Amino acid sequence: MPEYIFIYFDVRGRCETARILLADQGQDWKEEIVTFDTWTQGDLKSKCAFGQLPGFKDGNFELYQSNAIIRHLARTHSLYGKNDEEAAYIDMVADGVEDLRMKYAKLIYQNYEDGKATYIENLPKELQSFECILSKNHGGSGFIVGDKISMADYCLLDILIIHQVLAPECLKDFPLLSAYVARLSARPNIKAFLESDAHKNRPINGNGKQ
Ligand code: 6SG
Repeated sequence: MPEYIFIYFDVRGRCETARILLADQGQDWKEEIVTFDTWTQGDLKSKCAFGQLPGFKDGNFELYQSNAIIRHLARTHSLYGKNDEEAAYIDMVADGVEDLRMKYAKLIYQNYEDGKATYIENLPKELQSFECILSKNHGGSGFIVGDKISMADYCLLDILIIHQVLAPECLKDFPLLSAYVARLSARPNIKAFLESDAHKNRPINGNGKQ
Protein backbone atom coordinates (compact mmCIF):
# COMPACT_ATOMS: atom_id res chain seq x y z
CA MET A 1 0.00 0.00 0.00
CA PRO A 2 1.41 3.43 -0.86
CA GLU A 3 2.00 5.81 1.99
CA TYR A 4 0.06 9.01 1.64
CA ILE A 5 1.09 12.16 3.49
CA PHE A 6 -0.54 15.58 3.52
CA ILE A 7 1.77 18.47 4.32
CA TYR A 8 -0.48 21.34 5.32
CA PHE A 9 -1.61 23.77 7.99
CA ASP A 10 -3.90 22.32 10.64
CA VAL A 11 -7.04 23.13 8.66
CA ARG A 12 -9.55 21.36 6.43
CA GLY A 13 -9.05 24.02 3.75
CA ARG A 14 -7.71 22.71 0.48
CA CYS A 15 -7.06 19.18 1.76
CA GLU A 16 -10.42 18.04 3.04
CA THR A 17 -11.75 16.92 -0.35
CA ALA A 18 -8.75 14.62 -0.79
CA ARG A 19 -9.13 13.38 2.79
CA ILE A 20 -12.79 12.52 2.17
CA LEU A 21 -11.77 10.76 -1.05
CA LEU A 22 -9.11 8.66 0.69
CA ALA A 23 -11.38 7.88 3.63
CA ASP A 24 -14.15 6.70 1.30
CA GLN A 25 -11.67 4.56 -0.62
CA GLY A 26 -10.62 2.86 2.61
CA GLN A 27 -7.14 4.35 2.57
CA ASP A 28 -4.99 5.60 5.43
CA TRP A 29 -2.79 8.65 5.35
CA LYS A 30 -0.56 10.71 7.58
CA GLU A 31 -0.62 14.38 8.35
CA GLU A 32 2.49 16.49 8.51
CA ILE A 33 1.11 19.59 10.17
CA VAL A 34 2.87 22.86 9.42
CA THR A 35 2.47 25.57 12.03
CA PHE A 36 2.11 29.16 10.96
CA ASP A 37 5.37 29.90 12.79
CA THR A 38 7.26 27.29 10.79
CA TRP A 39 5.67 28.59 7.61
CA THR A 40 6.52 32.24 8.15
CA GLN A 41 10.10 31.24 8.80
CA GLY A 42 10.26 30.57 5.05
CA ASP A 43 12.45 27.49 4.54
CA LEU A 44 9.59 25.16 3.70
CA LYS A 45 7.88 27.74 1.46
CA SER A 46 11.04 28.01 -0.63
CA LYS A 47 10.94 24.25 -1.25
CA CYS A 48 7.28 24.12 -2.36
CA ALA A 49 6.70 24.07 -6.12
CA PHE A 50 4.63 27.27 -6.03
CA GLY A 51 5.60 28.49 -2.57
CA GLN A 52 2.30 27.25 -1.16
CA LEU A 53 0.71 24.36 0.68
CA PRO A 54 -0.74 21.76 0.56
CA GLY A 55 1.99 19.40 -0.45
CA PHE A 56 1.31 15.70 -0.80
CA LYS A 57 3.36 12.55 -0.92
CA ASP A 58 2.32 9.31 -2.56
CA GLY A 59 5.29 7.20 -1.50
CA ASN A 60 8.30 9.00 -2.96
CA PHE A 61 6.16 10.97 -5.39
CA GLU A 62 5.73 14.56 -4.21
CA LEU A 63 3.03 16.84 -5.53
CA TYR A 64 1.69 20.38 -5.05
CA GLN A 65 -1.57 22.12 -5.99
CA SER A 66 -4.63 20.76 -4.23
CA ASN A 67 -6.57 20.06 -7.41
CA ALA A 68 -3.62 18.19 -8.93
CA ILE A 69 -3.54 16.09 -5.75
CA ILE A 70 -7.26 15.30 -6.08
CA ARG A 71 -6.88 14.42 -9.76
CA HIS A 72 -3.88 12.19 -9.07
CA LEU A 73 -5.89 10.31 -6.45
CA ALA A 74 -8.84 10.15 -8.84
CA ARG A 75 -6.70 8.54 -11.56
CA THR A 76 -5.07 6.09 -9.21
CA HIS A 77 -8.40 5.04 -7.63
CA SER A 78 -10.52 4.95 -10.80
CA LEU A 79 -12.60 7.94 -9.79
CA TYR A 80 -12.34 9.79 -13.10
CA GLY A 81 -15.32 8.43 -15.04
CA LYS A 82 -15.72 5.54 -17.42
CA ASN A 83 -14.91 7.43 -20.64
CA ASP A 84 -13.58 10.76 -21.91
CA GLU A 85 -16.99 12.41 -21.81
CA GLU A 86 -17.56 11.50 -18.18
CA ALA A 87 -14.03 12.66 -17.38
CA ALA A 88 -14.80 16.01 -19.04
CA TYR A 89 -18.01 16.38 -17.02
CA ILE A 90 -16.12 15.48 -13.87
CA ASP A 91 -13.61 18.24 -14.68
CA MET A 92 -16.48 20.62 -15.38
CA VAL A 93 -18.02 20.02 -11.96
CA ALA A 94 -14.65 20.13 -10.20
CA ASP A 95 -13.82 23.44 -11.90
CA GLY A 96 -17.25 24.80 -10.94
CA VAL A 97 -16.50 23.83 -7.35
CA GLU A 98 -13.11 25.52 -7.63
CA ASP A 99 -14.75 28.77 -8.79
CA LEU A 100 -17.03 28.68 -5.76
CA ARG A 101 -14.13 27.79 -3.46
CA MET A 102 -12.21 30.87 -4.64
CA LYS A 103 -15.20 33.10 -3.87
CA TYR A 104 -15.57 31.40 -0.49
CA ALA A 105 -11.86 31.86 0.31
CA LYS A 106 -12.05 35.52 -0.67
CA LEU A 107 -14.97 35.98 1.72
CA ILE A 108 -13.30 34.09 4.57
CA TYR A 109 -9.85 35.65 4.27
CA GLN A 110 -10.59 39.12 2.92
CA ASN A 111 -14.11 40.29 3.57
CA TYR A 112 -15.89 38.15 6.17
CA GLU A 113 -17.62 40.76 8.32
CA ASP A 114 -18.66 43.10 5.50
CA GLY A 115 -19.26 40.48 2.82
CA LYS A 116 -21.02 37.60 4.55
CA ALA A 117 -24.61 38.81 4.16
CA THR A 118 -24.22 39.56 0.43
CA TYR A 119 -22.37 36.29 -0.12
CA ILE A 120 -25.23 34.31 1.46
CA GLU A 121 -27.76 36.30 -0.56
CA ASN A 122 -26.00 35.33 -3.79
CA LEU A 123 -25.40 31.73 -2.79
CA PRO A 124 -28.63 30.29 -4.28
CA LYS A 125 -27.43 31.32 -7.77
CA GLU A 126 -24.26 29.35 -7.24
CA LEU A 127 -26.01 26.32 -5.77
CA GLN A 128 -28.68 26.29 -8.47
CA SER A 129 -26.04 25.39 -11.06
CA PHE A 130 -25.11 22.26 -9.14
CA GLU A 131 -28.75 21.36 -8.45
CA CYS A 132 -29.41 21.61 -12.18
CA ILE A 133 -26.41 19.46 -13.16
CA LEU A 134 -27.41 16.88 -10.56
CA SER A 135 -31.02 16.80 -11.80
CA LYS A 136 -29.79 15.81 -15.26
CA ASN A 137 -28.08 12.66 -14.02
CA HIS A 138 -30.72 10.02 -13.16
CA GLY A 139 -33.03 12.72 -11.87
CA GLY A 140 -30.52 13.61 -9.18
CA SER A 141 -30.88 10.32 -7.35
CA GLY A 142 -27.27 9.17 -7.60
CA PHE A 143 -23.93 10.77 -8.27
CA ILE A 144 -23.11 14.08 -9.90
CA VAL A 145 -21.63 12.37 -12.99
CA GLY A 146 -22.16 8.82 -14.24
CA ASP A 147 -23.19 5.76 -12.30
CA LYS A 148 -20.45 5.53 -9.72
CA ILE A 149 -18.76 7.87 -7.32
CA SER A 150 -16.11 10.11 -8.83
CA MET A 151 -13.69 12.79 -7.77
CA ALA A 152 -16.39 15.36 -8.60
CA ASP A 153 -18.63 13.98 -5.84
CA TYR A 154 -15.94 14.45 -3.22
CA CYS A 155 -15.26 18.01 -4.43
CA LEU A 156 -18.95 18.88 -4.37
CA LEU A 157 -19.64 17.20 -1.02
CA ASP A 158 -16.81 19.08 0.66
CA ILE A 159 -17.85 22.50 -0.67
CA LEU A 160 -21.49 21.88 0.28
CA ILE A 161 -20.53 20.81 3.81
CA ILE A 162 -18.51 23.97 4.43
CA HIS A 163 -21.30 26.12 3.03
CA GLN A 164 -23.76 24.47 5.40
CA VAL A 165 -21.49 25.67 8.21
CA LEU A 166 -21.39 29.19 6.78
CA ALA A 167 -25.11 29.27 6.05
CA PRO A 168 -26.92 26.38 7.78
CA GLU A 169 -30.10 26.87 5.73
CA CYS A 170 -28.40 27.19 2.37
CA LEU A 171 -29.66 23.87 0.93
CA LYS A 172 -33.22 24.31 2.13
CA ASP A 173 -34.53 25.18 -1.36
CA PHE A 174 -32.39 22.56 -3.10
CA PRO A 175 -34.02 19.19 -2.49
CA LEU A 176 -31.69 17.24 -4.74
CA LEU A 177 -28.51 18.69 -3.23
CA SER A 178 -29.91 18.19 0.29
CA ALA A 179 -30.61 14.53 -0.37
CA TYR A 180 -27.24 14.18 -2.14
CA VAL A 181 -25.29 15.49 0.87
CA ALA A 182 -27.26 13.16 3.17
CA ARG A 183 -26.73 10.18 0.84
CA LEU A 184 -22.99 10.66 0.41
CA SER A 185 -22.47 11.50 4.08
CA ALA A 186 -24.17 8.19 4.97
CA ARG A 187 -21.63 6.09 3.03
CA PRO A 188 -20.04 4.13 5.88
CA ASN A 189 -16.46 5.31 5.36
CA ILE A 190 -17.48 8.92 4.79
CA LYS A 191 -19.80 8.80 7.80
CA ALA A 192 -17.00 7.48 10.01
CA PHE A 193 -14.63 10.14 8.71
CA LEU A 194 -17.09 13.01 9.16
CA GLU A 195 -17.77 11.79 12.70
CA SER A 196 -14.07 11.44 13.55
CA ASP A 197 -12.34 13.85 15.90
CA ALA A 198 -9.70 14.38 13.22
CA HIS A 199 -12.33 15.94 10.97
CA LYS A 200 -14.55 17.55 13.59
CA ASN A 201 -11.74 19.22 15.53
CA ARG A 202 -9.85 20.46 12.49
CA PRO A 203 -10.69 24.10 11.80
CA ILE A 204 -12.15 24.71 8.36
CA ASN A 205 -10.00 27.76 7.70
CA GLY A 206 -6.74 29.25 8.91
CA ASN A 207 -8.15 32.41 10.49
CA GLY A 208 -10.85 30.89 12.69
CA LYS A 209 -13.69 32.09 10.46
CA GLN A 210 -16.22 29.68 9.02
C1 6SG B 1 -3.37 28.68 1.71
O1 6SG B 1 -3.69 29.18 -1.43
O2 6SG B 1 -4.83 27.15 4.68
N1 6SG B 1 -2.37 27.74 -0.19
C2 6SG B 1 -2.30 28.46 0.94
N2 6SG B 1 -0.83 30.00 2.04
C3 6SG B 1 0.44 30.44 2.51
O3 6SG B 1 2.30 31.69 1.91
N3 6SG B 1 -3.76 26.84 -5.96
C4 6SG B 1 -3.22 26.39 -4.69
C5 6SG B 1 -3.75 25.01 -4.35
O4 6SG B 1 -4.90 24.74 -4.71
C6 6SG B 1 -3.58 27.37 -3.63
C7 6SG B 1 -2.81 27.12 -2.41
C8 6SG B 1 -3.30 27.87 -1.20
O5 6SG B 1 -3.05 24.20 -3.74
S1 6SG B 1 -4.79 27.61 1.65
C9 6SG B 1 -0.96 28.87 1.34
O6 6SG B 1 0.00 28.19 1.04
C10 6SG B 1 1.19 31.25 1.53
O7 6SG B 1 0.72 31.48 0.40
C11 6SG B 1 -5.83 28.29 2.85
C12 6SG B 1 -5.17 28.21 4.20
N4 6SG B 1 -4.97 29.33 4.80
C13 6SG B 1 -4.32 29.43 6.11
C14 6SG B 1 -3.17 30.30 5.94
C15 6SG B 1 -1.91 29.96 6.40
C16 6SG B 1 -0.95 30.87 5.82
C17 6SG B 1 -1.70 31.77 4.98
C18 6SG B 1 -3.07 31.39 5.07
C19 6SG B 1 -1.17 33.02 8.14
C20 6SG B 1 -1.90 32.19 8.85
C21 6SG B 1 -3.26 32.37 8.59
C22 6SG B 1 -3.31 33.41 7.69
C23 6SG B 1 -2.03 33.82 7.46
FE1 6SG B 1 -2.23 31.87 6.81
